[in-house]
Amino acid sequence: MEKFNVVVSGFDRYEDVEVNPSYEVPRALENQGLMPLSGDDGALEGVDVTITAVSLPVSFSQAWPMLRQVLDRVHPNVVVATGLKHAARGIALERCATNLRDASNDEHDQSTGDLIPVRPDGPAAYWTRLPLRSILSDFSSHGIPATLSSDAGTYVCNSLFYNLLNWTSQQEHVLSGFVSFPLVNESASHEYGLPLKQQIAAGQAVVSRSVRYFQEPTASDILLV
Ligand code: PCA
Repeated sequence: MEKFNVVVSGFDRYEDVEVNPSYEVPRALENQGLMPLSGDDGALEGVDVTITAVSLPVSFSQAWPMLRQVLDRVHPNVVVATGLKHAARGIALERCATNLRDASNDEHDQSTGDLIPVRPDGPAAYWTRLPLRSILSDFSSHGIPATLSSDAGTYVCNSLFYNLLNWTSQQEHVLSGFVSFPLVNESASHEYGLPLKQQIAAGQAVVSRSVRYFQEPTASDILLV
C-alpha cells in the first residue's frame, strides 16, 4: 500500500473567535482520517494516508519556524495550511501568496498600514501547488460553498503561505497550499459561515484530491487563473 504523509496546519487561537475552524478541522482530520464523503465515487483506494495536525500561534516570528520544524520531522508529501477569514462566506481556496506583510510586529497588533516584504530576496508571489480545479469540482458535487481567492491578506496567514511555498519550491516533490475557512455557523441559513461538519468535509476533500493529484498529476486539475 502506498504511504502518504500529510500535514494540515491551523492556528490555535485567533482574536476572540470561540470555535476556530482552523484549529478544529486539522484536529478532526488527524483523528478521523479521510472518511469518504457520501456518494464519493472517487474515494482513495490503495493508499495509506497519515495526517499530522499542527496548531500555530498567530505570530509572524513564530508560525513559520514552528511549521518548518514539523515539516523537517514528518517529511510530508502534501501540506495544507489553513486559517480563518472573517469575511469569507464559504471555503476560500487561496490561489497565491504575495511577498507582502504588514509592517507591524507581533507585539504591535495595531497595524500602521505599512507593508514590507515577507522575504526581501523572494519573488513577488508564488502560486498554490494544490489542484484547485479538482477540489472545487469535488466541493460542488457535495454542495460545499466555496470561492477562489486571490488575496490571502497581509497578515500572518499570507506570510505563512508565502514561506511554505518558498520552502516547497526547494523540495523535490511536495504539494502545498492554503485554505481559508469562514466562521463556524451552525444555523441552516448559511448566510455567513458554514457548519463545522461541512468545513471538516471540505478539509477531507482538499486532502483527498491533493493526494490523488500527487499520484496522478493532470494539467486540468490545476487552476491558476
Ligand atoms: N487568520 C489571520 C491570522 C490567523 C488566522 O486564522 C490572517 O488572515 O492572517
